[in-house]
Parts: sequence; C-alpha cells; structure tokens
Amino acid sequence: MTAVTRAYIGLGSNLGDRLATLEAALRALDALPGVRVVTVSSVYETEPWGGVEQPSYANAVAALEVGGDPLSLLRACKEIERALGRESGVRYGPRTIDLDILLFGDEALGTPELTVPHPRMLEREFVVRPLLEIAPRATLPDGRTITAERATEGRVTGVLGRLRAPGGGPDGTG
Ligand code: PH2
Ligand code: MG
Ligand code: MG
Repeated sequence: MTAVTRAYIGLGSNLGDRLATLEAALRALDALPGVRVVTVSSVYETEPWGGVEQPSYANAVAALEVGGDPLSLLRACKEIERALGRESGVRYGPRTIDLDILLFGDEALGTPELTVPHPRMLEREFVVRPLLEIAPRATLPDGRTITAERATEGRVTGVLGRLRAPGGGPDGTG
C-alpha cells in the first residue's frame, strides 16, 4: 500500500470570474489520479500583496489527500494553471489562477523547483487565515504551531462565501 499524505494548497485569483476559476481548479485537483480534495476554506477577499498595482484577490486554502510525491503534485498544479488560462506574467502580478503548495505532510523540501513549507506563508494573512480556518492545529515540519501573529501582509478585507467543493457534501466531506 502506498502512503497518503495530507497536503495544503493555497489558491488565489484576481482576474476574470474569480470564484468560478477557483471552483474549476478544485475540480481539476480532485480529478488528479491519487488526489482527493478533503476540505475547502471560505473564500476571502484580500488586498494584493507584492507591490504591483492590481485588483484584489479571492483566496482560499484546500486540504488534499495525495498518493504521490510533492514534485508530481507541483507539476500537476502548473498544468492546471495553464489549462485554466494562466499566462506567465509579472512577478507578483495579476493572475487568473495561482496554486501554491503550502504544506506537504511533515516534509521539508528545498529544491530549485519547490520549497516546502512555502517559505513566505506565515507572513501572509491571505494564506494563514484560510489555513487556520480548516486546520486550526496545523504545524510546521519542525513541530511549531502555525499562528496568525506574523501574518500582516495581504490583509483579509472580507469573506466572499464558500465554494462548491468537489467530491461530495457542501464541505467536501461527503
Ligand atoms: N498572489 C500573488 C501576489 N499577490 N496577493 C494576495 N492578496 N493574494 C495572492 O494570492 C497573491 C497576492 C502572486 O502569487
Ligand atoms: Mg502565490
Ligand atoms: Mg505560485
């Protein structure tokens, strides 16, 4: 039997129909072989972070069960971003969809292609707020608890509601 890992993905969109795009991304993640979307946070309206003039973001976090390895998941995320019309543009600039691996079980990974945990996640309210909503006891690989204390960038300005989670009940548990 192969191991199943609990991973957390940050989703963001600030171009086009943001909620429809986030839902399409969740469906595409759930359709990946060996991947199941387990829980999805509320969608938060957030101030754009990164110093580029751009529209506000819709951000959410999803918990996944993943049968494969982190690099395969990363490549699948890139493929989904492409399929949903993301164009490679300005660094930290506007995008149709962004899928970032935040945590992958208790693995710590530092490769040119992928760093996990996401190196800047603790500073970003648009990541920490939705993550703590669905995983209030989430920890880093070194055992430290994740808190909102340092999350002062990309502030949350409102809650946009909930997405239809793929694969079952309203919260994806069905
Ligand atoms: N993503 C970025 C740049 N800035 N700001 C917010 N609020 N949310 C994001 O997801 C975001 C951002 C590039 O990935
Ligand atoms: Mg990002
Ligand atoms: Mg990204």
